[in-house]
Amino acid sequence: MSALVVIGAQWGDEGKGKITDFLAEGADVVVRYQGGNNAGHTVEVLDKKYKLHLIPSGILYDTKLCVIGNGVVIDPMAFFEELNYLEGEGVNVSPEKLVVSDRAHVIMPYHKILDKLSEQKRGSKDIGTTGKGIGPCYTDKHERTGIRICDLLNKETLKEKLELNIAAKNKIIKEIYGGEELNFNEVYSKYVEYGERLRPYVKDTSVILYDAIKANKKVLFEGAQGTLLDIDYGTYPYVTSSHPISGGVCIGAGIGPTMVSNAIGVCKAYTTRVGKGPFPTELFDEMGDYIREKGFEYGTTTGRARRCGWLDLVILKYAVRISGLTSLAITKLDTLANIDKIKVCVGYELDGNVIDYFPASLDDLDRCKPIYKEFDGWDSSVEKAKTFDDLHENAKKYLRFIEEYTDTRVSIVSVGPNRSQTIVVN
Ligand code: 2SA
Ligand code: GDP
Ligand code: MG
Repeated sequence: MSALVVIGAQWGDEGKGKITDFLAEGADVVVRYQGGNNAGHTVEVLDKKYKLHLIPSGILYDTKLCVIGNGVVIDPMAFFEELNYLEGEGVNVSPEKLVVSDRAHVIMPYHKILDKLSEQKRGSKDIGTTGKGIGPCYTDKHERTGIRICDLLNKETLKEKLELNIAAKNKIIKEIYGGEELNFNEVYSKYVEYGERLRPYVKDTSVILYDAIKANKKVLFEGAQGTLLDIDYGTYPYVTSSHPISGGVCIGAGIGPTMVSNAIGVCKAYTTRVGKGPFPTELFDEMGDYIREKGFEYGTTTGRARRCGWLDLVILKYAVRISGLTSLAITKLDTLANIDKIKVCVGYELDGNVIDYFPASLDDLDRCKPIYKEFDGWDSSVEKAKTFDDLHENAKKYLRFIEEYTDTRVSIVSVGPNRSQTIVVN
Protein backbone atom coordinates (compact mmCIF):
# COMPACT_ATOMS: atom_id res chain seq x y z
CA MET A 1 0.00 0.00 0.00
CA SER A 2 1.38 3.40 -0.81
CA ALA A 3 -0.69 6.04 0.95
CA LEU A 4 1.17 8.73 2.87
CA VAL A 5 -0.40 11.30 5.18
CA VAL A 6 1.14 14.74 5.74
CA ILE A 7 -0.16 16.45 8.88
CA GLY A 8 0.60 19.54 10.93
CA ALA A 9 2.20 18.56 14.24
CA GLN A 10 1.57 21.92 15.96
CA TRP A 11 -1.07 24.66 15.57
CA GLY A 12 -0.99 24.82 11.78
CA ASP A 13 1.19 26.79 9.33
CA GLU A 14 4.09 24.39 9.81
CA GLY A 15 4.77 24.41 6.07
CA LYS A 16 2.44 21.55 5.08
CA GLY A 17 1.84 23.16 1.66
CA LYS A 18 5.54 23.29 0.94
CA ILE A 19 6.17 19.70 2.10
CA THR A 20 3.10 18.35 0.28
CA ASP A 21 4.19 20.05 -2.93
CA PHE A 22 7.69 18.60 -2.50
CA LEU A 23 6.41 15.07 -1.89
CA ALA A 24 3.78 15.39 -4.61
CA GLU A 25 6.48 15.00 -7.23
CA GLY A 26 6.58 11.30 -6.37
CA ALA A 27 2.81 10.91 -5.98
CA ASP A 28 -0.03 10.22 -8.40
CA VAL A 29 -2.90 11.63 -6.35
CA VAL A 30 -3.02 14.45 -3.75
CA VAL A 31 -6.02 14.65 -1.42
CA ARG A 32 -7.48 17.18 1.04
CA TYR A 33 -9.59 15.41 3.67
CA GLN A 34 -10.72 18.06 6.21
CA GLY A 35 -11.08 21.77 6.83
CA GLY A 36 -11.91 24.20 4.08
CA ASN A 37 -10.70 27.55 2.84
CA ASN A 38 -9.68 28.50 6.38
CA ALA A 39 -6.41 26.81 5.37
CA GLY A 40 -3.64 28.79 3.75
CA HIS A 41 -0.93 26.64 2.22
CA THR A 42 1.99 28.44 0.61
CA VAL A 43 4.08 26.85 -2.12
CA GLU A 44 7.10 28.52 -3.71
CA VAL A 45 8.46 27.20 -6.96
CA LEU A 46 11.38 29.02 -8.60
CA ASP A 47 10.47 32.71 -8.25
CA LYS A 48 6.70 32.17 -7.96
CA LYS A 49 4.66 32.01 -4.77
CA TYR A 50 1.25 30.32 -4.72
CA LYS A 51 -1.29 30.54 -1.91
CA LEU A 52 -3.71 27.64 -1.80
CA HIS A 53 -6.76 27.40 0.43
CA LEU A 54 -9.08 24.67 -0.76
CA ILE A 55 -7.28 23.07 -3.68
CA PRO A 56 -4.66 20.39 -2.83
CA SER A 57 -1.03 21.45 -3.09
CA GLY A 58 -0.42 18.88 -5.86
CA ILE A 59 -2.24 21.10 -8.35
CA LEU A 60 0.95 22.82 -9.51
CA TYR A 61 2.07 19.61 -11.25
CA ASP A 62 0.37 18.90 -14.55
CA THR A 63 0.05 15.17 -14.12
CA LYS A 64 -1.31 14.70 -10.59
CA LEU A 65 -4.94 14.07 -9.79
CA CYS A 66 -6.16 16.35 -6.99
CA VAL A 67 -9.05 15.24 -4.81
CA ILE A 68 -11.21 17.23 -2.40
CA GLY A 69 -12.62 14.57 -0.11
CA ASN A 70 -15.97 14.29 1.68
CA GLY A 71 -14.51 15.56 4.97
CA VAL A 72 -13.77 18.98 3.47
CA VAL A 73 -16.31 21.80 3.74
CA ILE A 74 -16.60 23.67 0.46
CA ASP A 75 -17.47 27.31 -0.11
CA PRO A 76 -18.32 27.26 -3.85
CA MET A 77 -17.53 30.95 -4.22
CA ALA A 78 -14.07 30.43 -2.69
CA PHE A 79 -13.60 27.33 -4.86
CA PHE A 80 -14.23 29.21 -8.10
CA GLU A 81 -12.17 32.20 -6.98
CA GLU A 82 -9.24 29.87 -6.36
CA LEU A 83 -9.71 28.19 -9.74
CA ASN A 84 -9.69 31.62 -11.42
CA TYR A 85 -6.55 32.61 -9.55
CA LEU A 86 -4.75 29.38 -10.49
CA GLU A 87 -5.88 29.60 -14.12
CA GLY A 88 -4.52 33.14 -14.18
CA GLU A 89 -1.18 31.69 -13.07
CA GLY A 90 -1.30 29.24 -15.97
CA VAL A 91 -2.19 26.20 -13.80
CA ASN A 92 -4.45 23.54 -15.32
CA VAL A 93 -7.50 23.09 -13.07
CA SER A 94 -9.71 21.09 -15.42
CA PRO A 95 -12.04 18.34 -14.09
CA GLU A 96 -9.58 15.78 -15.48
CA LYS A 97 -7.13 17.00 -12.83
CA LEU A 98 -9.40 18.02 -10.00
CA VAL A 99 -12.35 16.17 -8.48
CA VAL A 100 -14.70 17.04 -5.63
CA SER A 101 -16.59 14.60 -3.42
CA ASP A 102 -20.36 14.46 -3.86
CA ARG A 103 -20.59 13.89 -0.09
CA ALA A 104 -18.69 17.02 0.98
CA HIS A 105 -20.71 19.63 2.86
CA VAL A 106 -21.29 23.09 1.43
CA ILE A 107 -20.51 26.33 3.24
CA MET A 108 -23.59 28.53 2.81
CA PRO A 109 -23.81 32.33 3.27
CA TYR A 110 -25.51 31.88 6.67
CA HIS A 111 -22.52 29.86 7.90
CA LYS A 112 -20.19 32.78 7.26
CA ILE A 113 -22.60 35.23 8.87
CA LEU A 114 -23.07 33.00 11.94
CA ASP A 115 -19.32 32.44 12.26
CA LYS A 116 -18.76 36.20 12.53
CA LEU A 117 -21.78 36.91 14.73
CA SER A 118 -21.02 34.13 17.21
CA GLU A 119 -17.41 35.32 17.46
CA GLN A 120 -18.63 38.84 18.22
CA LYS A 121 -20.98 37.45 20.86
CA ARG A 122 -18.14 35.56 22.55
CA GLY A 123 -16.47 38.91 23.16
CA SER A 124 -13.11 38.50 24.89
CA LYS A 125 -13.64 34.71 24.87
CA ASP A 126 -13.64 34.59 21.07
CA ILE A 127 -11.84 31.68 19.40
CA GLY A 128 -10.19 33.80 16.74
CA THR A 129 -11.71 31.91 13.81
CA THR A 130 -10.92 32.77 10.23
CA GLY A 131 -14.56 33.83 9.68
CA LYS A 132 -14.94 31.46 6.73
CA GLY A 133 -18.01 29.69 8.12
CA ILE A 134 -16.15 26.48 8.97
CA GLY A 135 -17.56 25.84 12.47
CA PRO A 136 -21.23 26.53 11.59
CA CYS A 137 -20.98 24.31 8.49
CA TYR A 138 -19.60 21.36 10.47
CA THR A 139 -22.26 22.06 13.12
CA ASP A 140 -25.00 21.56 10.51
CA LYS A 141 -23.28 18.42 9.26
CA HIS A 142 -23.47 16.89 12.73
CA GLU A 143 -26.92 18.33 13.36
CA ARG A 144 -27.90 16.47 10.14
CA THR A 145 -29.32 19.56 8.48
CA GLY A 146 -26.35 20.30 6.20
CA ILE A 147 -26.41 20.72 2.44
CA ARG A 148 -24.02 18.49 0.52
CA ILE A 149 -22.43 18.90 -2.90
CA CYS A 150 -24.77 16.22 -4.31
CA ASP A 151 -27.74 18.32 -3.13
CA LEU A 152 -26.54 21.26 -5.23
CA LEU A 153 -26.93 19.06 -8.31
CA ASN A 154 -30.66 18.53 -7.72
CA LYS A 155 -32.74 21.71 -7.79
CA GLU A 156 -35.70 20.17 -5.94
CA THR A 157 -33.64 18.70 -3.11
CA LEU A 158 -31.72 21.94 -2.78
CA LYS A 159 -34.95 23.94 -2.64
CA GLU A 160 -36.40 21.74 0.08
CA LYS A 161 -33.25 21.78 2.23
CA LEU A 162 -32.52 25.45 1.70
CA GLU A 163 -36.06 26.51 2.61
CA LEU A 164 -35.74 24.77 5.98
CA ASN A 165 -32.26 26.10 6.57
CA ILE A 166 -32.94 29.70 5.59
CA ALA A 167 -36.00 29.81 7.83
CA ALA A 168 -34.09 28.37 10.80
CA LYS A 169 -30.97 30.45 10.29
CA ASN A 170 -32.83 33.72 9.67
CA LYS A 171 -34.57 33.24 13.00
CA ILE A 172 -31.21 32.83 14.78
CA ILE A 173 -29.57 35.67 12.87
CA LYS A 174 -32.43 38.05 13.66
CA GLU A 175 -33.63 36.99 17.10
CA ILE A 176 -30.36 36.04 18.75
CA TYR A 177 -27.92 38.34 17.04
CA GLY A 178 -30.09 41.12 15.67
CA GLY A 179 -28.52 40.64 12.26
CA GLU A 180 -29.89 41.00 8.76
CA GLU A 181 -31.98 38.16 7.31
CA LEU A 182 -31.04 36.39 4.08
CA ASN A 183 -33.29 36.30 1.03
CA PHE A 184 -34.18 32.73 -0.03
CA ASN A 185 -34.46 33.43 -3.76
CA GLU A 186 -31.11 35.15 -3.96
CA VAL A 187 -29.29 32.34 -2.18
CA TYR A 188 -31.18 29.63 -4.08
CA SER A 189 -30.47 30.97 -7.56
CA LYS A 190 -26.82 31.54 -6.74
CA TYR A 191 -26.34 27.99 -5.41
CA VAL A 192 -28.23 26.39 -8.31
CA GLU A 193 -25.73 28.13 -10.56
CA TYR A 194 -22.79 26.97 -8.43
CA GLY A 195 -24.15 23.42 -8.66
CA GLU A 196 -24.16 23.55 -12.45
CA ARG A 197 -20.62 24.92 -12.54
CA LEU A 198 -19.45 22.28 -10.06
CA ARG A 199 -21.14 19.36 -11.82
CA PRO A 200 -18.17 18.34 -14.03
CA TYR A 201 -15.90 18.12 -10.98
CA VAL A 202 -18.22 16.06 -8.79
CA LYS A 203 -17.38 12.38 -8.26
CA ASP A 204 -17.60 9.62 -5.67
CA THR A 205 -14.02 10.30 -4.60
CA SER A 206 -13.86 7.35 -2.19
CA VAL A 207 -14.11 4.98 -5.17
CA ILE A 208 -11.37 6.86 -7.02
CA LEU A 209 -9.05 6.63 -4.01
CA TYR A 210 -9.78 2.95 -3.36
CA ASP A 211 -9.05 2.07 -6.98
CA ALA A 212 -5.88 4.20 -7.00
CA ILE A 213 -4.49 2.57 -3.86
CA LYS A 214 -5.45 -0.92 -5.07
CA ALA A 215 -3.61 -0.19 -8.32
CA ASN A 216 -0.50 0.71 -6.27
CA LYS A 217 -0.66 4.37 -7.24
CA LYS A 218 0.95 6.73 -4.74
CA VAL A 219 -1.63 8.74 -2.82
CA LEU A 220 -0.69 11.70 -0.64
CA PHE A 221 -3.12 13.08 1.94
CA GLU A 222 -2.60 16.74 2.80
CA GLY A 223 -3.74 17.77 6.27
CA ALA A 224 -4.84 21.32 6.98
CA GLN A 225 -4.49 23.22 10.31
CA GLY A 226 -2.68 21.06 12.91
CA THR A 227 -2.84 18.49 15.72
CA LEU A 228 -3.56 21.05 18.45
CA LEU A 229 -6.44 22.48 16.42
CA ASP A 230 -8.12 19.05 16.19
CA ILE A 231 -11.67 19.11 17.58
CA ASP A 232 -10.91 16.14 19.89
CA TYR A 233 -7.17 16.36 20.53
CA GLY A 234 -6.56 20.10 20.33
CA THR A 235 -6.81 22.88 22.90
CA TYR A 236 -10.61 22.69 22.98
CA PRO A 237 -12.57 24.98 22.53
CA TYR A 238 -9.75 26.92 20.84
CA VAL A 239 -9.71 24.54 17.91
CA THR A 240 -11.12 24.15 14.44
CA SER A 241 -14.16 21.92 13.86
CA SER A 242 -12.51 19.06 11.97
CA HIS A 243 -9.87 16.33 12.39
CA PRO A 244 -6.48 17.51 11.12
CA ILE A 245 -4.77 14.43 12.64
CA SER A 246 -3.90 11.37 10.51
CA GLY A 247 -7.01 9.55 11.76
CA GLY A 248 -9.08 12.19 9.96
CA VAL A 249 -8.03 10.66 6.65
CA CYS A 250 -10.20 7.56 6.96
CA ILE A 251 -13.38 9.50 7.71
CA GLY A 252 -12.57 12.49 5.52
CA ALA A 253 -11.51 10.60 2.42
CA GLY A 254 -13.42 7.35 2.75
CA ILE A 255 -10.59 4.84 2.96
CA GLY A 256 -9.81 2.20 5.57
CA PRO A 257 -6.95 2.51 8.10
CA THR A 258 -5.23 -0.52 6.59
CA MET A 259 -4.67 1.50 3.43
CA VAL A 260 -2.45 4.12 5.05
CA SER A 261 1.18 3.12 5.27
CA ASN A 262 2.99 6.19 6.61
CA ALA A 263 2.32 9.51 8.30
CA ILE A 264 4.73 12.40 8.27
CA GLY A 265 4.38 15.23 10.78
CA VAL A 266 5.39 18.70 9.68
CA CYS A 267 6.83 20.80 12.49
CA LYS A 268 8.51 24.19 12.57
CA ALA A 269 11.88 24.50 14.33
CA TYR A 270 9.91 26.75 16.71
CA THR A 271 6.17 27.13 17.39
CA THR A 272 3.47 29.50 16.15
CA ARG A 273 -0.24 29.87 16.69
CA VAL A 274 -2.79 32.20 15.09
CA GLY A 275 -6.02 32.86 16.94
CA LYS A 276 -6.74 32.61 20.66
CA GLY A 277 -6.00 29.83 23.15
CA PRO A 278 -3.21 28.44 25.31
CA PHE A 279 0.39 28.36 24.11
CA PRO A 280 2.87 27.37 26.85
CA THR A 281 6.11 28.37 25.10
CA GLU A 282 4.81 31.68 23.71
CA LEU A 283 7.37 34.50 23.69
CA PHE A 284 6.12 37.97 24.61
CA ASP A 285 9.50 39.66 24.23
CA GLU A 286 11.70 40.89 21.38
CA MET A 287 12.67 37.31 20.57
CA GLY A 288 9.03 36.57 19.68
CA ASP A 289 8.94 39.69 17.48
CA TYR A 290 12.26 38.77 15.89
CA ILE A 291 11.03 35.28 14.94
CA ARG A 292 7.74 36.71 13.61
CA GLU A 293 9.51 39.19 11.33
CA LYS A 294 12.32 36.87 10.24
CA GLY A 295 9.92 33.98 9.57
CA PHE A 296 7.25 36.29 8.14
CA GLU A 297 4.70 34.80 10.52
CA TYR A 298 1.46 36.31 9.24
CA GLY A 299 -1.70 34.35 8.43
CA THR A 300 -1.83 33.14 4.82
CA THR A 301 -5.62 33.49 4.74
CA THR A 302 -6.37 36.42 7.07
CA GLY A 303 -3.02 38.22 7.31
CA ARG A 304 -3.20 38.09 11.13
CA ALA A 305 0.09 38.21 13.04
CA ARG A 306 0.99 34.76 14.35
CA ARG A 307 2.02 34.32 17.97
CA CYS A 308 5.56 32.90 18.19
CA GLY A 309 7.42 30.80 20.75
CA TRP A 310 10.11 28.16 21.25
CA LEU A 311 9.77 24.60 19.99
CA ASP A 312 7.62 22.54 22.34
CA LEU A 313 8.65 18.89 22.27
CA VAL A 314 5.86 17.87 24.65
CA ILE A 315 3.50 18.87 21.85
CA LEU A 316 5.54 17.14 19.17
CA LYS A 317 5.64 13.89 21.15
CA TYR A 318 1.87 14.17 21.59
CA ALA A 319 1.44 14.60 17.82
CA VAL A 320 3.67 11.57 17.19
CA ARG A 321 1.43 9.46 19.42
CA ILE A 322 -1.96 10.74 18.28
CA SER A 323 -1.17 10.43 14.58
CA GLY A 324 1.22 7.45 14.70
CA LEU A 325 3.81 9.55 12.92
CA THR A 326 6.47 7.50 11.15
CA SER A 327 8.74 10.47 10.46
CA LEU A 328 9.06 14.24 10.83
CA ALA A 329 9.66 17.14 8.44
CA ILE A 330 11.31 19.99 10.33
CA THR A 331 10.80 23.34 8.60
CA LYS A 332 12.11 26.88 8.97
CA LEU A 333 15.50 25.95 10.39
CA ASP A 334 16.77 29.06 8.55
CA THR A 335 14.45 31.34 10.56
CA LEU A 336 16.34 30.49 13.76
CA ALA A 337 19.74 31.28 12.18
CA ASN A 338 21.92 33.80 14.01
CA ILE A 339 20.16 33.39 17.36
CA ASP A 340 22.82 32.80 19.99
CA LYS A 341 20.94 30.46 22.32
CA ILE A 342 17.87 28.50 21.23
CA LYS A 343 15.48 26.99 23.76
CA VAL A 344 13.42 23.85 23.48
CA CYS A 345 10.66 22.81 25.88
CA VAL A 346 11.26 19.29 27.21
CA GLY A 347 8.54 19.12 29.87
CA TYR A 348 6.11 21.16 31.94
CA GLU A 349 6.13 21.92 35.61
CA LEU A 350 2.59 21.54 36.91
CA ASP A 351 1.92 22.28 40.59
CA GLY A 352 5.46 21.27 41.56
CA ASN A 353 5.52 18.08 39.45
CA VAL A 354 7.27 17.56 36.15
CA ILE A 355 5.04 16.19 33.41
CA ASP A 356 5.84 15.29 29.80
CA TYR A 357 2.29 14.90 28.51
CA PHE A 358 -0.13 17.48 27.13
CA PRO A 359 -3.03 18.03 29.59
CA ALA A 360 -6.66 18.08 28.44
CA SER A 361 -7.79 20.73 30.91
CA LEU A 362 -7.06 24.31 29.90
CA ASP A 363 -6.90 25.23 33.60
CA ASP A 364 -4.08 22.72 34.10
CA LEU A 365 -2.43 23.90 30.91
CA ASP A 366 -2.59 27.48 32.16
CA ARG A 367 -0.56 26.50 35.21
CA CYS A 368 2.05 24.59 33.18
CA LYS A 369 5.45 26.23 33.12
CA PRO A 370 7.75 25.07 30.32
CA ILE A 371 11.05 23.47 31.27
CA TYR A 372 13.69 24.42 28.74
CA LYS A 373 16.87 22.88 27.41
CA GLU A 374 19.20 25.34 25.73
CA PHE A 375 21.06 24.81 22.47
CA ASP A 376 23.85 26.78 20.78
CA GLY A 377 22.62 28.43 17.60
CA TRP A 378 23.79 28.27 13.99
CA ASP A 379 24.42 30.76 11.23
CA SER A 380 22.58 31.44 7.97
CA SER A 381 24.74 28.94 6.07
CA VAL A 382 21.86 26.49 6.67
CA GLU A 383 19.89 28.22 3.90
CA LYS A 384 22.38 26.91 1.34
CA ALA A 385 22.59 23.36 2.66
CA LYS A 386 21.71 20.67 0.15
CA THR A 387 22.32 17.64 2.37
CA PHE A 388 22.08 16.87 6.08
CA ASP A 389 25.89 16.82 6.23
CA ASP A 390 26.03 20.38 4.86
CA LEU A 391 24.13 21.69 7.90
CA HIS A 392 25.91 23.57 10.69
CA GLU A 393 26.98 21.14 13.45
CA ASN A 394 24.71 22.85 16.01
CA ALA A 395 21.69 22.54 13.71
CA LYS A 396 22.44 18.82 13.36
CA LYS A 397 22.60 18.48 17.14
CA TYR A 398 19.22 20.23 17.41
CA LEU A 399 17.64 17.87 14.89
CA ARG A 400 19.17 14.79 16.51
CA PHE A 401 17.77 15.87 19.86
CA ILE A 402 14.28 16.18 18.34
CA GLU A 403 14.63 12.63 17.00
CA GLU A 404 15.83 11.31 20.33
CA TYR A 405 13.11 13.01 22.40
CA THR A 406 10.27 11.97 20.11
CA ASP A 407 11.75 8.61 19.15
CA THR A 408 10.92 9.51 15.57
CA ARG A 409 13.16 9.96 12.57
CA VAL A 410 13.55 13.35 10.84
CA SER A 411 13.14 12.50 7.15
CA ILE A 412 12.96 16.03 5.70
CA VAL A 413 14.59 19.32 6.69
CA SER A 414 13.39 22.56 5.15
CA VAL A 415 15.81 25.50 5.05
CA GLY A 416 13.82 28.04 3.04
CA PRO A 417 10.38 28.56 1.49
CA ASN A 418 11.35 27.37 -1.99
CA ARG A 419 10.76 23.85 -3.30
CA SER A 420 14.51 23.66 -3.94
CA GLN A 421 15.37 24.42 -0.29
CA THR A 422 14.42 20.98 0.93
CA ILE A 423 16.75 18.30 2.26
CA VAL A 424 15.83 14.63 2.26
CA VAL A 425 17.53 12.85 5.16
CA ASN A 426 18.55 9.30 4.29
P1 2SA B 1 -11.79 28.21 12.05
O1 2SA B 1 -11.87 29.36 11.10
O2 2SA B 1 -13.12 27.88 12.68
O3 2SA B 1 -11.12 27.00 11.49
O4 2SA B 1 -10.87 28.75 13.27
C1 2SA B 1 -10.72 27.98 14.44
C2 2SA B 1 -9.28 27.98 14.93
O5 2SA B 1 -8.45 27.35 13.95
C3 2SA B 1 -7.40 28.21 13.59
N1 2SA B 1 -7.08 28.07 12.18
C4 2SA B 1 -5.85 28.18 11.70
N2 2SA B 1 -4.66 28.24 12.34
C5 2SA B 1 -3.56 28.36 11.55
N3 2SA B 1 -3.61 28.52 10.18
C6 2SA B 1 -4.79 28.47 9.54
N4 2SA B 1 -4.89 28.89 8.26
C7 2SA B 1 -4.48 30.30 7.94
C8 2SA B 1 -3.00 30.37 7.62
C9 2SA B 1 -4.88 31.21 9.10
C10 2SA B 1 -4.94 32.70 8.82
O6 2SA B 1 -2.56 29.53 6.85
O7 2SA B 1 -2.28 31.23 8.12
O8 2SA B 1 -4.66 33.19 7.74
O9 2SA B 1 -5.33 33.42 9.79
C11 2SA B 1 -5.97 28.23 10.29
N5 2SA B 1 -7.26 28.07 9.97
C12 2SA B 1 -7.94 27.97 11.14
C13 2SA B 1 -7.96 29.62 13.85
O10 2SA B 1 -6.94 30.59 13.96
C14 2SA B 1 -8.71 29.39 15.14
O11 2SA B 1 -7.79 29.36 16.20
P1 GDP C 1 0.87 25.56 5.99
O1 GDP C 1 -0.47 26.09 6.33
O2 GDP C 1 1.33 24.52 6.96
O3 GDP C 1 0.99 25.10 4.56
O4 GDP C 1 1.90 26.77 6.16
P2 GDP C 1 1.74 28.28 5.62
O5 GDP C 1 1.95 28.30 4.15
O6 GDP C 1 0.49 28.89 6.15
O7 GDP C 1 2.92 28.99 6.40
C1 GDP C 1 4.24 28.56 6.27
C2 GDP C 1 5.07 29.73 5.74
O8 GDP C 1 6.44 29.42 5.86
C3 GDP C 1 4.85 29.99 4.26
O9 GDP C 1 5.02 31.38 4.03
C4 GDP C 1 5.96 29.19 3.58
O10 GDP C 1 6.34 29.73 2.32
C5 GDP C 1 7.05 29.37 4.57
N1 GDP C 1 8.03 28.25 4.68
C6 GDP C 1 7.83 26.92 4.60
N2 GDP C 1 8.97 26.26 4.87
C7 GDP C 1 9.91 27.20 5.11
C8 GDP C 1 11.28 27.16 5.48
O11 GDP C 1 11.89 26.12 5.66
N3 GDP C 1 11.90 28.37 5.66
C9 GDP C 1 11.27 29.56 5.50
N4 GDP C 1 11.95 30.68 5.71
N5 GDP C 1 9.98 29.64 5.16
C10 GDP C 1 9.31 28.47 4.99
MG1 MG D 1 -1.33 27.92 6.73
